[in-house]
Amino acid sequence: MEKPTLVTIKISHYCEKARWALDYLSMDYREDAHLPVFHLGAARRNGGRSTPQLVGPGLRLLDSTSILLHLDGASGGRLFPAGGAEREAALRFELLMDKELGPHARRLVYWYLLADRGALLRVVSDGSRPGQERALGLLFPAIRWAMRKSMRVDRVGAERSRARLHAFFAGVDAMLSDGRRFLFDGRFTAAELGLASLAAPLLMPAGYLPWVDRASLPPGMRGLREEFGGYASARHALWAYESFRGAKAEGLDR
Ligand SMILES: N[C@@H](CCC(=O)N[C@@H](CS)C(=O)NCC(=O)O)C(=O)O
Repeated sequence: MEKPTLVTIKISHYCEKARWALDYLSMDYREDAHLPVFHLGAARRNGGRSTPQLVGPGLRLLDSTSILLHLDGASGGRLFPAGGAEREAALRFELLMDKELGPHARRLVYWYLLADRGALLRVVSDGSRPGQERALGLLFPAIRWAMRKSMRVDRVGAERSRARLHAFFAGVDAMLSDGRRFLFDGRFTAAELGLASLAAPLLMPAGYLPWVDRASLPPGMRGLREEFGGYASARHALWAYESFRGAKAEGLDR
């Protein structure tokens, strides 16, 4: 049976969410990783534009939460609560993260990274796509223009994203304020997985983008961990990343 392919932008936090879910469930897959913008050829061939995409025989999933829902079904409910109000709340929370945390964290981080050519090239270059790395270096001004335009990365946008992120983390703090250990169902679910993945560019947990020397990041980007790290929900995200990024579902109690 042919392995499914996970098409990614290697550094994307949405792609990390899908990759982590596949790893957590010990699913067999291959990754077709790209640098930003260079993903478009592969993504369009599958009929989409953004990554992650999970494709294979009889499979064409073009969004991270669709991928998680598919994997939840395939694993007998390892990622989401089984049913009822808890499942509905967990699904709503996943969509909220996709809409708020994901895009606003990305825009704020790119605000700092796109202003520093060297730092951007170091972050996107893990050595797996030397041709794309060279091309990005050569075409940097045009690619930066396209990325700023498509994600509306400018000072006003960055400050709006910063405010939205503070509101988001404060909202999740309120959910955790009753002392619960996990967001839903008393166990690790897609909620922790999504929160920790989508917050990773802000908080930079140790295992995320391991080839990146943290000290070489732009100071503004380094400051984000401190700016958001005081939220209980940000600490929860860091804890989830550190405790569960290498975990396998079959090794855990339900
Ligand atoms: N809702 C989508 C969002 C994914 C997304 O925005 N992916 C970004 C990478 S972080 C992307 O591929 N952007 C490139 C583009 O849209 O051309 C999901 O959950 O998969």
